Amino acid sequence: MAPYTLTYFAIKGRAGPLKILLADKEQQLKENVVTVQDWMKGDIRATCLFGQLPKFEDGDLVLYQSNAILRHLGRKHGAYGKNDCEASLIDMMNDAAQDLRQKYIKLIYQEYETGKEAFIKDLPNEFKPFENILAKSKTGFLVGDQISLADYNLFDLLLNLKVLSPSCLDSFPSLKSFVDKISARPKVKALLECENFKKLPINGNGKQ
Ligand code: 0HH
Repeated sequence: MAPYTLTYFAIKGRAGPLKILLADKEQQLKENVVTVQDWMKGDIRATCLFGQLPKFEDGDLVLYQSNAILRHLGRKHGAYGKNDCEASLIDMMNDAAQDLRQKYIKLIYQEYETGKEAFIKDLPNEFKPFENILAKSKTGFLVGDQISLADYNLFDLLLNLKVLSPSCLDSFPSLKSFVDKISARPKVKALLECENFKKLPINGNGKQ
């Protein structure tokens, strides 16, 4: 039996980072895909603690909130730093990546037509802190010498942003090599090349 079960829509969306982490850590995942039609009936929503997906089950433990799930998996699979200080730095990096993800999600779902150009124009300002952090990193990871949940989160987001604006990383050599390095990890590469993953839309409204 697969140890983990993810219930989510047929999109990459908020599940992208945790799927990449699980693939990289060679963990099996059972997926329950919820269609919009089923969701609209309301029964599934009524069972969700905060009325939203993703839902994640690890045995008897039921988790909602994508970043709580990511942290849970980081803790269990050695992607949450080597000590408390590293874990706190990883939290900080993950929150920063999450801030940018929220802006991306707002663009996609609320202001794609009116805001896309300005969003892309502002991306260098968003990228600069991450570029500086990675330029100083000896290992190419955001924190410490091993990959962390924050790396998976930022990596997934950068893949999405490259779809939105293919040249967005051109002036950011450290971010570009970060993406190249994580993309080349054998299990991550296999996931990114797997048809089932590739065919998933990034977002639920057809915009990307
Ligand atoms: N803070 C929560 C987390 O990080 C936010 C969860 C959330 O926004 O987990 N969930 C959304 C789905 S992700 C949700 O449950 C955004 C994609 C929306 C598109 C859904 C349609 C997909 C069609 C293939 N939204 C449903 C709702 O709120 O009723």
